[in-house]
Amino acid sequence: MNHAERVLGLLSPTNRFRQIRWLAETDSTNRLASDLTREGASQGLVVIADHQTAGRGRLDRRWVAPAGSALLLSVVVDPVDLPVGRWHLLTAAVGLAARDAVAAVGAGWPQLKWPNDLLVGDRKLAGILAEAVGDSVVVGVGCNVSSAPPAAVCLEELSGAPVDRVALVVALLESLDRRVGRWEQVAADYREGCATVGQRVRVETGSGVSEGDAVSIDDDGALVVRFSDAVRTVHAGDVVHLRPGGGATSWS
Ligand code: BT5
Repeated sequence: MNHAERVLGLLSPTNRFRQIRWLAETDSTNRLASDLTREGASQGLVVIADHQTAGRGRLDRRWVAPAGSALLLSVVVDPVDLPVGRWHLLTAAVGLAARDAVAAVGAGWPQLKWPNDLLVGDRKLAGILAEAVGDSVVVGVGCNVSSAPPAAVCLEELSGAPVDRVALVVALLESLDRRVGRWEQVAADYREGCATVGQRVRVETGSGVSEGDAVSIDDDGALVVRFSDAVRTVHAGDVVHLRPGGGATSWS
């Protein structure tokens, strides 16, 4: 039985994410899922690869993982009931689902860092990339399973045992299926679980860099920050958690 057949055998029959395409190699699962969406695929498609030759991060950054060492997955979601201004909740839902999956394979509970990271301490375990394709959104997640770059972390280091990527995929898709459409709950769960809330942060957006105190996540999944002059809502950007002494505690 191949990986895709194993996933389908374990996944609930009513799960909406059952079109599993598990490839040995592609350039980027987000790129492939986006192209398939443009050609007519819709919610339910899941593209997984053992290896990516041009994995994407945000803002032209790269996601790098040796072949077979990571979960590299993209899922197509149709946020029919969600206005564009709230699409960050898709990243939040996949982050929560990835965190559930990490716990399900015995690697504990990583922290969610706004907007798109799973961290353990200050080490990055996983990153999420959401890209709009017409009325659909392709949400990709890369999670280190058996190796990680320097300063990052992988599941097998956390669990102390081999991790089955099929089990990880099944747990992620089951959790995501329960969360899609329950957007108020996604916002509440993300607000509660997000380690950025309560932190002194440096925020880098298209309009500049400033420091403030992250006070909450709003109902759209945006970060609410108290800066010296005003409380503002940050919809997109990079965030660094700062220690009182000024040392950065995370990276992206
Ligand atoms: C992200 O971007 O963290 C989103 C990563 C999404 C990757 C998945 S894999 C499946 C799907 N298909 C794709 O092509 N992409 C998605 P960002 O916040 O911009 O962080 C990127 C930064 O993370 C890089 O600049 C590196 O510093 C770091 N990085 C790269 N590879 C890493 C790894 N394996 N583990 C930890 N950090 C990594």
